[in-house]
Amino acid sequence: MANLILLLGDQLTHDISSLREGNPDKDCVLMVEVMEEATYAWHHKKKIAFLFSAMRHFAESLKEEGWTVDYVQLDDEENTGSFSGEVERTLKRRDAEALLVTSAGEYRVQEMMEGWEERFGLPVRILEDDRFICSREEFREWAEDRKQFRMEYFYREMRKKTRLLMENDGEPTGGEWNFDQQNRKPAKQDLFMPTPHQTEPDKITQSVLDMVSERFEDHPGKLAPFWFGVTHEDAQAVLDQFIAEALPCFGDYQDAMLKGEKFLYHSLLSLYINAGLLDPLEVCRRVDKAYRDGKAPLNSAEGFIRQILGWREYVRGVYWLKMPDYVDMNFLDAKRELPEFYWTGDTDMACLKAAIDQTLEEAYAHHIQRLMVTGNFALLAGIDPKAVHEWYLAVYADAYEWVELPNTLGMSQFADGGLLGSKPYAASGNYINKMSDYCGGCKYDVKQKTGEGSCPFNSLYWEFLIRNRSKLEDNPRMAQMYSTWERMSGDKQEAYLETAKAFLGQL
Ligand code: FAD
Ligand code: DLZ
Ligand code: SF4
Repeated sequence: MANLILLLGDQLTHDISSLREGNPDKDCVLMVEVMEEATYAWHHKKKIAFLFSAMRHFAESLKEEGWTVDYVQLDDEENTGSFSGEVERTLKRRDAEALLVTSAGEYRVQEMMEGWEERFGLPVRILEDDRFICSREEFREWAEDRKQFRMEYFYREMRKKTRLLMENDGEPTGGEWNFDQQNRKPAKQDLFMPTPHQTEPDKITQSVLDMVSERFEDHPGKLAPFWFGVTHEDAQAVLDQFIAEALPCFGDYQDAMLKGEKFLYHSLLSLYINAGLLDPLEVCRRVDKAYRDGKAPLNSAEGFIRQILGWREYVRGVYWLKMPDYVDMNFLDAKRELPEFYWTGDTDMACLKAAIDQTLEEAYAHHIQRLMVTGNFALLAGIDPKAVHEWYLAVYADAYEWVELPNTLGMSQFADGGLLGSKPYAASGNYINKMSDYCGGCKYDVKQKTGEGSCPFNSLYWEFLIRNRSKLEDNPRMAQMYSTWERMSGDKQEAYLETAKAFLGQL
């Protein structure tokens, strides 16, 4: 045998660099379910089940293509429980000349891989993960000499590079790069709401579900009902249905939230893209084509493509540029413990309850729930950003550190001091009330600013601004809020601060 090819759980792509470099006639692919990966975060049960089932299905498809695959299941008696242990054990039974791997998504695993050549005494070739549209090096060059990074400018470069939604004269389709002004409509309950494509568990998935329910009983979240797709075909079906049914309204209602409507017009594609079951560029091309075929409006197609071509690539670039120090950043010096209700949903704030309950049920919440409900609350309450990061990394089926950390620590908690976003995403109850119908069924009154029964977001918002005044008041995008505060009467200011203090005291 020539090479041993280690394939990680989020590398389930047939033409990934490590498989492209390999030779199915000679090389052996190694895939391992290991306790180290299943427990480095307190992963949601559905996330573990999704990944193990997708890995097992992918291994079967590789065998059908003619590859020799060594697949180690979690309950294999000899399983050592770690990537390094399993590579070592395989090298003892298989006579490999070199180890081939595609570089890891997470810094932690990449570092581990970089120690393998010395540890195992054989050549280790770590290949670029070219499933991303922008390489780590290309992002580094873009970021060089920029004090602040802004996604919008990076995104324009990516549009030019890929020619997505571009005209032959080099201008963006529709004459603008961004149609976000059209994408902030609140939704109403009487809208037609598509249901995302659901996959029936097959025998492989069922046996994974049995194992996860037994071995990960103490992990957060509900395992049933389990309807995630676990193969490339399943993921394609989710994409097809999204484009046909939800994409047309994706843009209009991108920021909306509705009671009982967990998915609205979102795609639920992130878990498949991040695990390698869908190619991000292909997904964008399909959406570009849907627009050109007259099947989706431009504000939807552009808004959707921007999330993948812009945000997804951008956060990955920031992650690799700034790790390993990024994870320890805490610009606002926030120290409060994460409230227990993040793990249980046991809160009488209706917006938080809705977002957390559905997170525990589905391992999914859409972007505005993550950013403006759970994220906004943690930001205002001054929760330690590392604890917030650990929560997000655990509870979402799409969570890997390279994408989760910049979104949480940077975008949502402003813990990087504005490297990723230009101002904190802090908002009072008014924003949540405008974009959702949660407040109607809440114990708190969103219109009441202070005192008992007032919406906690209202007083926390001002207390947050005052607590962090020295760090935020020079930010030009915050100036208006500080001047509003200055125009308030002393009594009003005191009432805000007292109400927030009382709330935080009992948190
Ligand atoms: P849609 O709304 O349908 O968007 C389409 C696609 O765009 C997504 O599938 C995703 O691939 C991409 N996308 C959208 N927004 C972002 C973004 N900000 N960063 C990267 N990609 C984006 N996304 C993850 O994939 N994994 C995470 O762990 C993750 N953690 C997050 C934590 C916080 C605090 C916040 C605010 C956002 C996080 N996001 C994360 C980004 C975003 O919320 C999810 O990608 C999105 O909600 C996934 O649902 P969807 O597939 O229905 O997305
Ligand atoms: C998330 C995850 C889990 C839960 N389990 C495994 C596993 O047992 N084996 C595996 O190869 N990958 C798993 N993963 C995904 C890895 O955590 C992911 O590949 C790395 O974090 C990427 O750097
Ligand atoms: Fe959330 Fe406040 Fe509205 Fe209640 S009143 S749902 S706490 S924003």
